[in-house]
Amino acid sequence: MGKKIFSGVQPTGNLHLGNYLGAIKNFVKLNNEDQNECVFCVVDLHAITVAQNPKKLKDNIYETIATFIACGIDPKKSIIFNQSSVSAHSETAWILSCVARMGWLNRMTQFKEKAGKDKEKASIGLYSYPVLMAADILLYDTTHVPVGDDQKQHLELCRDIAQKFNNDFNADNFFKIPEPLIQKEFSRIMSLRDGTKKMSKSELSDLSRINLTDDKEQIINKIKKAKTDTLQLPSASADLEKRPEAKNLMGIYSSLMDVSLEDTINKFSGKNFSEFKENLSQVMVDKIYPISLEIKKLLREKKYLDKILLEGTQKADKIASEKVKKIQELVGF
Ligand code: AQP
Repeated sequence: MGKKIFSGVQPTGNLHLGNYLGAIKNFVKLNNEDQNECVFCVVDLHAITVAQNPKKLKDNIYETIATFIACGIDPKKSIIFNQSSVSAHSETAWILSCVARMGWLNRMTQFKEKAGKDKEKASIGLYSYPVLMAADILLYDTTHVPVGDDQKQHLELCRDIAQKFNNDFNADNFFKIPEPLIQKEFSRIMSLRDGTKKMSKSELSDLSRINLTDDKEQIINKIKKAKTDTLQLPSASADLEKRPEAKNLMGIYSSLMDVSLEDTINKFSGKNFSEFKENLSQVMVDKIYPISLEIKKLLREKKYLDKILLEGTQKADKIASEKVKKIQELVGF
């Protein structure tokens, strides 16, 4: 039986290699399996949990859709839309925020990381965003959610919320309990400047990430400048445990080449970083640069992107508005 897939990406600019290898590459694979029904959402409501420039946000929505398509998602085989254009997401999020418990949200580590020391100044949206994420997923009777490793905890919360709603309203099986689809290997790509921090859009240093819009020279330069250590490349994966930068770069290479970490270790064992980096740059240029070119081409075709958005929105709205009606009935509205 086919899977019902839902996942989202925030239109916050600088979509990077981590978003690609951790999430979007998997979206493409699932989209190519004929029996699956896929919904891919540009989660603009999530984006405004931290301040956004309104003009830039609009551009970033286009860029995210262009990225989906440039990476290989077929808009004919999946629903692509932006979250704010389907009002059921916000309506459901409110109802679910009355089901979710403060204690559950207080445990979310991403809020703690993103709010930092000054929690008092973080938006309420940043705190409650996992509830909106639960609404996104549950509205489509999703069975599987492909995400990077950093979203695992939010998915567990989504499952708790679904189960509590079903119990509270005596509605067995009303919300399907979704499974996370997190890749076993390379599910968290780290910064090129610090192998202990995840590669991230909001990191100030552009050298910390490969953007999916980078050109050849930028890719080569960033790999050249990527932090390493002074040792040679190891002969066993256990030797990578205390070498976060080496582990990350070898993981990136493996993921781009679709081979295991063991294979990469065998290939480069005893070699120095300069030789490895040359190989890594080459494979990165081969795999990422065509995506970058395609994104730029699609961004010149706004009418085409608008058409995809409009069609996707209509399909998503049909599914979500039927589900929200049933939710409201169960609640007693
Ligand atoms: N470094 C990463 N490694 C693997 N997967 C990642 N994802 C993000 N970063 C990595 C996955 O990409 C999908 C979309 O992420 P998002 O756009 O919703 O936002 P995010 O995870 O908050 O991205 P950033 O780059 O980390 O943004 P900032 O800088 O704002 O914190 C998700 O499936 C995510 O797991």
